Amino acid sequence: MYNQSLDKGPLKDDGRDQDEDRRIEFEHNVLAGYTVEPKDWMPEGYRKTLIRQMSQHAHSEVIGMLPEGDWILRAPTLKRKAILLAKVQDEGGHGLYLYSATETLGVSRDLLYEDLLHGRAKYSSIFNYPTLSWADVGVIGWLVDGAAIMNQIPLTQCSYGPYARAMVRICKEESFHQRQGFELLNEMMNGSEKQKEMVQNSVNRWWWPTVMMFGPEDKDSVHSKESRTWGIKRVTNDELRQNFIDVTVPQAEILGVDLPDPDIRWNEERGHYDFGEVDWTEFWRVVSGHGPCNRDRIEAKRKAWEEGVWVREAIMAHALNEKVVDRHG
Ligand code: BYC
Repeated sequence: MYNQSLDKGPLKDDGRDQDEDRRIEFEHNVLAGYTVEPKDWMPEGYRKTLIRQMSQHAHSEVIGMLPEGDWILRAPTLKRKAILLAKVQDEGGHGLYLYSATETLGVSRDLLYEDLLHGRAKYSSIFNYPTLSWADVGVIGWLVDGAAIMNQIPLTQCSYGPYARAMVRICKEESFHQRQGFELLNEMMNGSEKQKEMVQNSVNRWWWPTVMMFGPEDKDSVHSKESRTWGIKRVTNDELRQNFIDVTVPQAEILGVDLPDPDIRWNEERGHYDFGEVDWTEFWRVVSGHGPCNRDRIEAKRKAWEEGVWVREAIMAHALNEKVVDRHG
């Protein structure tokens, strides 16, 4: 919904506390469920938080193409290759929606990309782990896309319109990705002993990094409080993590795989599954650039950026030419 009151001019003639009054009105409106659009007034902190989170999200989508992309040439059948190609292409598309949505906040995509290539912007920790077997492709679909959906569904209710709308479309595609991952693993779990072992080994490696995807515990989350006041985050990191574990444990039982956490058990009183301690030291090590693949991921993107110069130049030249033809008939 377009909220006109967010778009109006200074609130006071004498110029006193204009921004403070606007901020209070802004927060009140956001709390009441109004959607903020690009031309509306917004506090500078809101704009910065959105640029940070949305660009990190976009970077995660395009860096996330790499681990699965490694298996396109090695997919076991033509059908699996076609599915994987389409999935990786979808992730690239998600990156494009999100870069475009971020640009509505007055920042250029080139600048955002430079921040990524120079280590000034983060992307999801999960994509710094290697894909060592074909089962990893299924586990990424099942667990990683599953975690992404859990996080992204509340973002469809985010107060910023362009981000919320991008999320609606992305969630539909992610939900298909999650199902194809589950289906791939289900087929392997009904296959040979070697295939079952491959799946279990993959689940053992990806489980904890997936649990970490939701970010630090609420007590250590620096942005949650403001993001919730501004209606960017609707659900906390810990709540999302718990919801993910609650829906995933029964799925693991159906597949017949063990989750590598001996502390997982149903807690009747809480109505949730209990689970073990997350290794936060590992999480921060990976987030700070020292995971198994951080260097390779950025290197691959830098190479693609440099080798793509001619494509970007050709597109610009073509676009300019079209404009000249348009103007002169
Ligand atoms: N990895 O205050 P907090 C996909 C950082 S891709 C790295 O709780 P916030 C897919 C955080 O940025 C979809 N860094 O932060 C693609 C902050 O550092 P800065 C990926 C993390 O923002 C291909 C600091 O820790 N999804 O689906 O309130 C194939 C403190 O955290 C991580 C998204 O990007 C992490 N995991 O909450 C398959 C979702 N967690 O910025 C699938 C969008 C935290 O101050 N993002 N940090 O330097 C979000 O929802 C939120 O940003 C988070 C973190 C829940 C992740």
